[in-house]
Amino acid sequence: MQFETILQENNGPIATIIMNRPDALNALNIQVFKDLTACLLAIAKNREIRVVVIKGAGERAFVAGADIKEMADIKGAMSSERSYLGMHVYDLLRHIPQPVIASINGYALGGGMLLAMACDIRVAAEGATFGYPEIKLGIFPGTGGTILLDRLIGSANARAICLTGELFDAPRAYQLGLVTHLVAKDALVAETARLAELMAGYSPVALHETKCALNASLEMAFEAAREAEVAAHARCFASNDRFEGMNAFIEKRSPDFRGD
Ligand code: CO8
Repeated sequence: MQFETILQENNGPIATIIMNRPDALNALNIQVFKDLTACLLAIAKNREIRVVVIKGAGERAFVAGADIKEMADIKGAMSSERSYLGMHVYDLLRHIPQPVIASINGYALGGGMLLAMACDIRVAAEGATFGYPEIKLGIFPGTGGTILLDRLIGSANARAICLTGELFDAPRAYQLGLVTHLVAKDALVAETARLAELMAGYSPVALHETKCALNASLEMAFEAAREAEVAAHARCFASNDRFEGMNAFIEKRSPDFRGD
């Protein structure tokens, strides 16, 4: 599939989505959200793809936020329409069956930090820069941005990040638990590939159901989330892959997971 604002490269079971507006530091405009929606919906249905990576084109940015030049002209109900478009993308990232890795180099700001947070795993290069600078523009990180940050790193630091708009570096993001892996700049590609290949070898059913359980925890109250987790676990147990995984252990061989 061809897109206007993003590129998709498939390498065996790993699909890499490249945010491709380097002249605007890969800022998110409406077309980007439309392209990401189409791309993620297609990936969700493609059983050949087992892991997704998202990264920014160029050396300077993952994504420097929503496109401020486009936003400047947005009025009235259009702002909510745009919010729903963005939220749909963030929801898709969490809910597609495949694990998604954000591979972060340079700026991950505003809606770009949120894009990374909607991914399952965040690998950052030292030198990456994070933050929610929206407050300086007279807005705040809508589209779930306050909520997700609050739930991922806790209320105290989320409030400081949203209300001060101050940017912070990758080691601080790692310390906050916002990024899960921190590597030297020249190790980002290799570490991203290592994690992608590792998960591409696991059962797609188990990966999907693990995401379902974690999503339930994020989105539901305790009792309901636990019920959702029991159901997800039962679906794993009903898969051929779990027989394969357990038999492979007993037979001292590598499992061959088929995704059914
Ligand atoms: N939108 C549009 N263009 C941008 C953006 C952006 N967010 N960021 C950078 N650019 C453009 C610049 O305008 C510039 O273009 P040009 O050469 O045509 O003037 C080019 O990218 C390079 O940027 P700079 O010259 O500014 O580079 P610097 O190294 O001087 O500065 C910074 C880099 C610090 C990243 C700076 O560009 C900056 O502050 N950018 C804006 C960051 C920001 O405020 N992000 C938050 C935006 S609001 C948001 O994300 C709301 C999210 C809500 C969810 C959206 C869902 C619908």
